[in-house]
Amino acid sequence: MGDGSTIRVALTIAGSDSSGGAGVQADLRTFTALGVYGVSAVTAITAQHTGGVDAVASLSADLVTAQIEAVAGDIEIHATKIGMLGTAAIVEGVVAAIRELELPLVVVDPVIVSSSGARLLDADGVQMLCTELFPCAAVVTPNIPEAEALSGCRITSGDTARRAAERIHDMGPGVVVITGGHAEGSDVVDLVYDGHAFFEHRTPRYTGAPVHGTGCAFSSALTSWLALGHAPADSAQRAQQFVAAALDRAVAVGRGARVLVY
Ligand code: PXL
Repeated sequence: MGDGSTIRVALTIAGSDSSGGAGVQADLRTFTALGVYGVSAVTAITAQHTGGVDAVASLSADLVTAQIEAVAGDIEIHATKIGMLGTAAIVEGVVAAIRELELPLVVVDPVIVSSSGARLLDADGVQMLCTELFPCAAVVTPNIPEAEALSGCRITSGDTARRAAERIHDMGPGVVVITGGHAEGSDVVDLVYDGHAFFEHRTPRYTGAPVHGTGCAFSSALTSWLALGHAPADSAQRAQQFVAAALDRAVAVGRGARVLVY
C-alpha cells in the first residue's frame, strides 16, 4: 500500500489524442504504469483515430496557463513533461509559467508534425521552442526528423547525429537525447549528450507492425524516472527499455497503427 503523501507527481503539458495512443492520454498511462501520479494541462484537442489526424484545435494560451497554475498551486510537482504545444502563444505562456512557478525537471518532447503528417506546432512556435523553451529544459528528446528540423543537420551517421546534438545543446537544454527509432540498423541507438560527453543506449530494433505514440511514451517514461529521483542519462536508458518492452506487447485496438498498453 502506498502512502498518498509520498507518491511522486509528474505534470504533462500536451495535446489530447482522442484515440489514446499518444498525447496526454499516453503520458498519463505511462506515469501510472511507473507508479507516478499524473496531472495535466491540455494544450490542444486532436480528433484522431489509429489511422491519422482528422482535426486539430489549439486552446487559448490563457486556458493552458490556468490549468498549470491550478495544479502547481495545489500539488507538489516533481517533474514536468512538455509535448504538443500547438501555437507560439502557448509556447510563450508555458515558458512564463515554468519561470514563475519554477516547474522542476522540464522534459521537452519537441513535437512538430505527427507521423501521419498533421502539423502540431506552428512555424513561429518552432522558433520560440528553440529560443525560449529549450533554455528552461533539463532534457529535450527529439527523434531524428525533429533533430534534423531543429539543428539544420541531416543525420545519416553517428557523426552527423553528434553534430545535431551539439547544435541543439547550444540552444540551452541540460541534456539532449536523440532517439534512434527512425534510423535503420539491427539496433536502435539513442544518443545522449550532456554538453561534455556522448552516451549511446542500444536495444534490438522492433520490426513489427507500425505503432503510434512511442515518442510520447519515451518522454513521459523518462520524466517519470526523473520524478522518481534518477539522473537524466539513467532515466533515458530506463525509458528506452520501458518502450522496447511495451513494443513487444503493442496491440491493435483499431484498424490503423498499434498502441502501447502496460
Ligand atoms: O506523437 C506526437 C503527438 C503528440 N501529441 C499528440 C499527438 C501526437 C501525434 O499524433 O496527436 C496530441
